[in-house]
Amino acid sequence: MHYPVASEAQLAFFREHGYLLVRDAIPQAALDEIEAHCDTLIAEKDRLANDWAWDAGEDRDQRSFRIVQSSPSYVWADIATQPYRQWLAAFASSLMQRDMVFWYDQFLGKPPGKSAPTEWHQDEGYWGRNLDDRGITGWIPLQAVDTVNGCMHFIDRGHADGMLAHRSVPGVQSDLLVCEVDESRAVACPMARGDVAFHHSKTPHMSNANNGTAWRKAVTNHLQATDAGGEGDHYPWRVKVNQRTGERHTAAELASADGKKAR
Ligand SMILES: O=C(O)CCC(=O)C(=O)O
Repeated sequence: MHYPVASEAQLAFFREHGYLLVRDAIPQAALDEIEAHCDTLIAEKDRLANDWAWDAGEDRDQRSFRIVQSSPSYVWADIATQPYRQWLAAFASSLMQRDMVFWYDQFLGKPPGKSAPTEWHQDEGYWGRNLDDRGITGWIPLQAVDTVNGCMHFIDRGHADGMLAHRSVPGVQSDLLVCEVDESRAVACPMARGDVAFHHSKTPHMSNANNGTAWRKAVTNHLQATDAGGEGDHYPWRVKVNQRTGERHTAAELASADGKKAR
C-alpha cells in the first residue's frame, strides 16, 4: 500500500471546511507498531503520562487518568524516520500550501468506564501567537472511533472565525482549556482504523468521553510552518501544570521568570 497524495478535491475541502478525513491512509502494520508503543505508555502511565483531565478533587498520586496524555516519542527511538511521519509532513504541506514540519506528538488514551471529553478548543489556544494560521494537526485513531468511544468533532468552517477566547475547564486541575462554539455547526467524524483526520490550527474541535468497553487510543501529530519562528507569546488563558510536582503557573508567569533568569 502506498501513502496517498492529496487530490484537488481534498485540498479544496480542507481550504473550505478547515478539516479533512483521509480514508485508509496508514497501513495496519504501521498502526500495530504505533499501538504497541502506546500500550507501553499506558502500562507506565504513572511515570510517563499526564492526566489531561486531572480531577480537581484528586491528589497527584491518586490521579484516575481520565485522559492519558503522553507521547510515543518517549519510548520509540526511531519514530522520526517512520514512513507515516514523513507522509504526515508531506500531506500537511499540501493542505496548508506551505512547508510544514513535524513539531510534537501526543498519545491521548481514554480508558473505558471513566474518561472525560476533550473539550472544545482551537489548537492555537494552547500554542503561542506565532502559530497564527501556521499550524496543522494530523490525528490518528488506533481503532475505529465513533460518538460512543470518542471520535473527533469539528466546527465546520471554524478556521475562518478567528481566535476564540479560551478558559480553564471547571473542576479540572490540568492545563485543559475550553472555548464556546456554535454547536449547530459541529460535525461528528466516525473513522476506521487506518484513517487520518487533519485540522487547521484554528478549527475548533473536541472528542467525547469514551463510553465504550475498550480503550480509545489516538496519536495526534502537531506540525508548524517552517518559518513560524517558535511559539512566541502565549494567550492569557494558557496555564502550564507540572504533574510531577503539581506546580501550576500561567505561561506569562513562566516567561517572565525565564526572562529574569536570563538577565
Ligand atoms: O484525541 C482527543 O481526544 C483530542 C485530540 C485533539 O484535541 C487534537 O488532536 O488536537
